[in-house]
Amino acid sequence: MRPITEENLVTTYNNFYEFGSHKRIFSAAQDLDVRPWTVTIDGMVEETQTLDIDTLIRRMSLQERVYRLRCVEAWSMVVPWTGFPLADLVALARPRSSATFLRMETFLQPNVATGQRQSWYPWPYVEGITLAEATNELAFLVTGAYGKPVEEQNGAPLRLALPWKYGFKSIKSITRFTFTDEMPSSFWMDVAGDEYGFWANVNPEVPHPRWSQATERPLGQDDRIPTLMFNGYAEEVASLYADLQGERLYF
Ligand SMILES: Nc1nc2c(c(=O)[nH]1)N[C@H]1C(S)=C(S)[C@@H](COP(=O)(O)O)O[C@H]1N2
Ligand SMILES: [Mo]
Repeated sequence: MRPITEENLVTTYNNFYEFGSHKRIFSAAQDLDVRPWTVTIDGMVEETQTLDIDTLIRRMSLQERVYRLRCVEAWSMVVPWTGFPLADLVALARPRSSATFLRMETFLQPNVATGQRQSWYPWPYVEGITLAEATNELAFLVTGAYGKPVEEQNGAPLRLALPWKYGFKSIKSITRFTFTDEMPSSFWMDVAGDEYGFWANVNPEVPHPRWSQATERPLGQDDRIPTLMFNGYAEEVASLYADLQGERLYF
């Protein structure tokens, strides 16, 4: 429904606090070595696995998906990602039937990522979702963008894309997937739990405590446009939340 964002905007306007708490981190992020890279799958699984990133990618069948991303700061973009469904990684992991949540973790390398020397932040960056969300067909693991390997600043070599949730849920440069039966806390819940919660589904009618979420500014455009319920993906995901009405689903 919306035009694809210009590639050079997507690769030069970023949130990646490991490299600084501002938008121009793209050159600093080039220092991240994305090969060799290993991904660990552990917790409530049949067997703990540590996989080389290229071995993992070769086992998956890659596809391209054009997704919207809506940052909680009220800017947005449309990106052609390459990758594979998160459900395929869950299948590879063989979680035990008792596992109900998936916790994901980013690298910890304060020698390279100078933002990680800011000791008031709870490094490493962590995010979590339910297994029902992780196996929804929209949940996607990104290895590429614009037909090329994804750039460091966008979360190389492996980042999540959850298009119906605020952008901070789409964790970058993942090193660990842990299956658990406890709702994980997250980086932003630990920094400011009154402003950022576990669910963080996009809802234009529920304002952030400090600003409205009704509209957004697409990167490269001056005019604001309306924000859509579940960022426009209600048909695919609303059923996940039908029985959870008591929860703070929208921040
Ligand atoms: N590890 C990590 N992942 C992260 C972040 C971060 O600071 N560190 N920022 C999040 C936020 S707030 C947004 S909006 C998106 C931005 O993705 P982009 O820079 O590719 O646009 O990444 C998310 N993933
Ligand atoms: Mo964000």
